[in-house]
Amino acid sequence: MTQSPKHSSGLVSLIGRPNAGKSTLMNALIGTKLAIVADKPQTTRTIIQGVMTLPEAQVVFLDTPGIHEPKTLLHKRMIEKIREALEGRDLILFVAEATHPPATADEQAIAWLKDVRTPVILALNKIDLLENKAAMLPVLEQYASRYNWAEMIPVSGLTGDGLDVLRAAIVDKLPEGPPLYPPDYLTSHPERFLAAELIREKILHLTREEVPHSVAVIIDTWAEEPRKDGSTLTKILATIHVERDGQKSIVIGRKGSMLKQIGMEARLEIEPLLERKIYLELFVRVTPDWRMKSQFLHELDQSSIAGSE
Ligand SMILES: Nc1nc2c(ncn2[C@@H]2O[C@H](COP(=O)(O)OP(=O)(O)OP(=O)(O)O)[C@@H](O)[C@H]2O)c(=O)[nH]1
Ligand SMILES: [Mg+2]
Repeated sequence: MTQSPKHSSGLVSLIGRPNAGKSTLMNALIGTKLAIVADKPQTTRTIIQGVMTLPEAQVVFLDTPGIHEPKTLLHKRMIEKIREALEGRDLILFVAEATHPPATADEQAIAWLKDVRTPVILALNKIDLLENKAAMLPVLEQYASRYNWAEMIPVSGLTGDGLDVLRAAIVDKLPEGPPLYPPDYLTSHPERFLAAELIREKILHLTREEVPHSVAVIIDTWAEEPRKDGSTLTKILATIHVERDGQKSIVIGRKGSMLKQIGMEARLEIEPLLERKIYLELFVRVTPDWRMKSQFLHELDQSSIAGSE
């Protein structure tokens, strides 16, 4: 067997303010949508692992919640996840937007890098939004004055612009080492967690204001049922938890229309991810102040971990 002369591997955490585009960028780098994306801050609530396998390297990305002021117990847990993601990593990918100089939220995120010894690459994202690329230069200068970045790379997670340069820079900074997973490995999260996240994403897209922040999705039943044609149907029953009655009415919608829409859009994404047909039934339940309840948050947390099914 011929082996390439050098193979690198390691763990890379994506860090930055909410909405900077961390999850979009990780999905684009690995070529699969694993982490959910929305134009609302605090979309990502836990560490999402995504593995990128190249001939010369295997990179284990860890997408994290956006750095924010904790207001609820859920937020505190999210902040703990970010802290966890900064420890014992080989490289950090700090994601910011190329469209404006560092704002307060970016400064707060940079402050987290103060005691970090790991090299940090700055990915200046969303360059597709710049009509004139020269507009990025002052932004680059401002960022350069804030931290000793290992590299500063303009990218667009949306169009893929700059990703080859970014991939090469990441591989270059990682230590030599064997792959940690088989070549086709994508993530350690259970399928049922990824499905619950996709359901939550559709709610984030279809609802507004406080509803997205008040929603949690828990899979109650996950059963594989053989079909006559020899294929398998995955039967999924899930509960959407909201915090108040008014939110429940919004999520259900007129004559159940919103819930139907959420279910249909989620199914269209879950099926290709699982590569099989699913039957999806959604329920809505009021669980007052779940964001403050440690038992509920623990259950949510456990649901993202392999072996929890
Ligand atoms: N135009 C443009 N939009 C982008 C790009 N990357 C992300 N977005 C948009 O920015 C919004 C936030 O993207 P996410 O990937 O969810 O951001 P995030 O940093 O993971 O956000 P949190 O999980 O809330 O911290 C979404 O509406 C994305 O479609 C990009 O390169 N260009
Ligand atoms: Mg995210």
